[in-house]
Amino acid sequence: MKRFALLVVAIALCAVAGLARAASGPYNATIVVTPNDLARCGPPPAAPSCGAAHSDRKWFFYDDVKDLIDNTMGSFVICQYGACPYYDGGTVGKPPLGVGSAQISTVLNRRPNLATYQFGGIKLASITTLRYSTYNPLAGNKTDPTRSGYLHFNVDFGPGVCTFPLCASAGGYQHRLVFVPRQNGTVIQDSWQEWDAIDGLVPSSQASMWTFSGPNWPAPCAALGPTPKFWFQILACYPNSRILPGDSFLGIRVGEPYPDGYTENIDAFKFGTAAGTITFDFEPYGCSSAHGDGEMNGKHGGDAHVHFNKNGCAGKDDGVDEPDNVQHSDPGSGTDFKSTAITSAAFAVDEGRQTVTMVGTGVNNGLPVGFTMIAVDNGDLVPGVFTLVLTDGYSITGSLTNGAIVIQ
Ligand SMILES: [Ca+2]
Repeated sequence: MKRFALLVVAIALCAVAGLARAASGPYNATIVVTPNDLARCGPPPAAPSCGAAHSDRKWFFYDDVKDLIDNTMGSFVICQYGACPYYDGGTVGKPPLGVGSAQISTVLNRRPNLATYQFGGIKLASITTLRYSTYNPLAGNKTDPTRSGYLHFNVDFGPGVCTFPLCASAGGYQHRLVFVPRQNGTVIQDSWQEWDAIDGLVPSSQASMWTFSGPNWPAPCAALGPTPKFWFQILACYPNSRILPGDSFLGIRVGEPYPDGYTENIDAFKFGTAAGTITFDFEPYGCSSAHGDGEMNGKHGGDAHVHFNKNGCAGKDDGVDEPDNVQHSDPGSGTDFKSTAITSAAFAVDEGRQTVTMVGTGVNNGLPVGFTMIAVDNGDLVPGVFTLVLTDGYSITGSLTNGAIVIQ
């Protein structure tokens, strides 16, 4: 009797909890992914079994030739193709989210992916949103402008569907389902475009086209693997299909098919179920902060003093308590500059170097000037580099002779 009463209470509590969840609606979120957020698996390359890659909502770059995690295969940038840090296409070059994106170049016949394991076990029928955006630069895609980064994932067709010899072991690797953009629309050059891997070109149709990376689609809808099937056909043919648990690779691979010298940018990956949609915004930096203080050689001899600060996002404790500012004095050149307003600050990461560019206005010896400051944090072993250009004609660039530039 007592046990029964507890059961009733438990059921009632569950019902209340369920109502509360229903009332709160789906959980939607945007997650910014920066280089610092990639799965840390030690020196690259690393085994796919790396625990960090299977934790949380981690992303990583993946080498599909060697089947290894290798975060050196891609980068996070604020440019598409050409000279960074500027957009090469003006307003059309702006990524769909934030200021940056992930970039992959296919060289040496590599098969690089931007990939994740976080969706393993989710039934295909539960997926309501599956989208991503690409930027295809004509200048970086000289041999075939119909190529684009394509989405693929390890599939589990469900119990008893994919059998030996197509599938080596029940529940194990069963090849991949593949969404190729040029089978689902026209790849546009020099522009961002979003691919809908569920609906294709027709909203609410579930009529995207997918192929199978194995030799043959399994029964009951057997066909050669390269034969495209609509998403709704896949759901009907294999109702228990899901993203393979465990080895749950899902990635966007650049290089289709595989000629060298192809560069593409990726941003705004969206994955949704009835529980909500998560949007991933790939960015070269997150809540970065920058601080510099020290000396450098003056433009006309002697020491010049350098000081600047750029605070991170609100709430981020970077140990520095002062407003954003830039100061520089170079007595040998008669320069004594102090900023009065910061109009922009941008961070970039490249090959282990971190750069902050601050732009604004200030006074030099009491006279108003505009300024651009670029500071580079080269890590612990190489001195930071400070560059300042004032609109009154003064400019200086050089390494710090003491002190430090720290961007984090
Ligand atoms: Ca972005």
